[in-house]
Amino acid sequence: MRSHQRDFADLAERLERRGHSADGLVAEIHRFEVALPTWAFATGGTRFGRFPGTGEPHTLREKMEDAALVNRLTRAAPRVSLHIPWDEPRDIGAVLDDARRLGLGFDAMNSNTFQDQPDQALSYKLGSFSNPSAAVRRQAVEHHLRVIEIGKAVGSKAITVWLADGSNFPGQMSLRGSFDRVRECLEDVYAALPGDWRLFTEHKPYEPAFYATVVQDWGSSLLLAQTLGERAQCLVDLGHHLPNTNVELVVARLIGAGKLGGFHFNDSKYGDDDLTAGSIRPYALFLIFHELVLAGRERVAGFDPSYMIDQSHNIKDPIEALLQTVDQLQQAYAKACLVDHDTLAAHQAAGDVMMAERTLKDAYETDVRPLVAEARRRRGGALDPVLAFRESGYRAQKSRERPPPPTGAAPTHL
Ligand code: LRH
Ligand code: MN
Repeated sequence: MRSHQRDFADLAERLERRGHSADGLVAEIHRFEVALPTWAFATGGTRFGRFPGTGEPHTLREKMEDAALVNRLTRAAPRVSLHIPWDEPRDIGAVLDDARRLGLGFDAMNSNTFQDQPDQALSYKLGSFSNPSAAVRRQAVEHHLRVIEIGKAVGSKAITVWLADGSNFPGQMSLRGSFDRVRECLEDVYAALPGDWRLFTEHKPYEPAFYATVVQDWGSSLLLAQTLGERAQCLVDLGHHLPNTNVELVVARLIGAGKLGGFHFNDSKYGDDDLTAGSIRPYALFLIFHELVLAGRERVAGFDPSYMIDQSHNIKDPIEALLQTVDQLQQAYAKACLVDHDTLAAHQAAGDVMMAERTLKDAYETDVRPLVAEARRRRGGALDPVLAFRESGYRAQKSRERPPPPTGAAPTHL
């Protein structure tokens, strides 16, 4: 503890000299909150294999218990994002009781028309909203209306629509017809949205479709959001971009269009790898937060993004990975708050490329760990959440309490 206080005092003094109030920054960090994906609390896998750990959650209640622990240690994750039917509640009342008991709320709901469910009449093999069959499209719309009903019951205010729809071979699907069918179905879903809800369209370049994905990029997503209406916005999953895409530029474009609805934070090296945020390209993550902090400072119209995580933890302990992720996001946000915006704008106006870049790097290269640790401490959280989790023995305790899944049982997620 003493070393933390010394580190924080040292940093506060250095920040003071740069015109920043450490207490002001702590208050700023407290404004950053991120929602946790229920589907990331059990070990993820690939088509090649899955290596589950012990003490993993199998029920929505157990996933919420783990989420509550992440929130207790970080004080920055007070909501979960449900995925239907993986989190289909048997008893809404019990879910609401658990949420009250655990101090959790509910962020955007997630639909699922990328898998066929055992009791489903028609298959989504050839798509959902883009399916040539009107009956399949109707079934998919009905599913979204059901997701909205569950969301209303738990107090969510948004639905994220990611569609796996696409084709694997040229000629398989009408490239314009499929998009028109998706827009028509989304119009039906948008029409059913409660007045204070938002609909987020989530783009993705490929997988599971390997030739053409209907909502393939931010342009397609923006076209849909602009057509649907004011409460339709675009969700940016960081991993849903082809290699070397400038994602912070995509974010700036969507902010400029008043259509940035939210994020699925994660990181990736190649494809939609769903790795822990900040693990591969921390500078890119900082540059995204720089665009977000700028937009907040400039009070850009319609700027109120939902921050959510979407990851698959194949080898790290899922709770440790989420604790690390929240810390990485808090750090990226804190660094972005350190940017000397007036000086940056002056260098940009003067065309001083070197000094403009250095102004950004000064913020990025500041070690803000004592600042985010202090922000957590002041709210009763942990200085180092991963170490606190390890010392808590929580995983061992859950390994005793939670029976291992029946062998061969597919996990209720990817
Ligand atoms: C698709 C996606 C989508 C979720 C799923 C779990 O790749 O990012 O947001 O529904 O992962
Ligand atoms: Mn996603």
